[in-house]
Amino acid sequence: MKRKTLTQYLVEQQRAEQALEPEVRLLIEVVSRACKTISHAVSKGALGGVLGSLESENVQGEVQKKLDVMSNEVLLEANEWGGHLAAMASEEMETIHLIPNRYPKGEFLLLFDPLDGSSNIDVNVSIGTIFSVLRAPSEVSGREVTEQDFLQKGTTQVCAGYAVYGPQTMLILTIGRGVVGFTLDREMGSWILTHDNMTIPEDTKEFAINMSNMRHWAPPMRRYIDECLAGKTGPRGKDFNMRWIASMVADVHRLLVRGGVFMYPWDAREPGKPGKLRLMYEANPMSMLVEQAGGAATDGHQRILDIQPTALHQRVGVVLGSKNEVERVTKYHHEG
Ligand code: P6P
Repeated sequence: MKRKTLTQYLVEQQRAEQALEPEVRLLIEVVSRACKTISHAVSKGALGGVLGSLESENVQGEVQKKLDVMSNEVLLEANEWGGHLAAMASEEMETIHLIPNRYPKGEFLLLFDPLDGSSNIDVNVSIGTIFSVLRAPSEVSGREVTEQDFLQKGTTQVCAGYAVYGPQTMLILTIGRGVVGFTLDREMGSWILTHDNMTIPEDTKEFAINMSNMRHWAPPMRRYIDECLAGKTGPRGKDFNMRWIASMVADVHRLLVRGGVFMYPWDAREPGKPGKLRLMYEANPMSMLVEQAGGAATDGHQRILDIQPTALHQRVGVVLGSKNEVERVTKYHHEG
């Protein structure tokens, strides 16, 4: 049977009982096209003159890779003319990006990490683009959008997804009706539906964490990992495997495909910060995907999607994936 394309999937969702709004469909199609452009540039690598770093730093104080800046530009240019957005926000930009006056303004807000895991670019390891869509407050039609308009809980996301640039380029998407995955057919330039119902097993034997930070973790995280490392003869009664790609998109994709638990917890290296990852355009979209796939996502203490944001680039601890493991880690944190 002929496989569905992204367009066919979106048209069918528009016809469904809870019709997908046309502007959201347009938004997803525009973002997916931008991700194709980014995938093409990433795949060229050294041949495209896009490897290496720039002299600049982003708002996070991280050295920017050429592809970070290029990906950011691609997403801005692709989305600003369509009339579906009121504004955009990016990991690579300190302030929000307003829609130029020459274009119509829409009712949605797009947030993205244009190229997550960019430390892996020069060593040819999978990286990705993460995006989150919010509805702008209705009054923005009569005033300029502000950063405050973006500060909405993750539960208000209209849709979320990521593109992973790996051996295959894939687009993983949720519009609140489960999680679907599309594989890029490079010859046709089409996103083909290859994973029509991605679900995360409630149990797993695989955890993902940067073990080099172990001495800096809070005791509950240390307790959880020590128990995993104790294996079959320990309190968990089973052996665990470990993976760490240092590319959130790739690590989350693995657990969406075969289960697992991903953790980037608070650690004592920067005690004033709750974690390394960003709430608005990393943790929230990934948490929506994980919950829609039957998993769970907390900051170690509370559901990530329930966190009321206070700043656009705020960071958060992240524990997400197989439900029973996330609940165990969170339970240990509550026990202190
Ligand atoms: P570390 C990439 O820079 C990133 O933001 C996530 O994609 C990834 O999970 C994490 O940081 C890796 O951090 O400290 O292991 O390099």
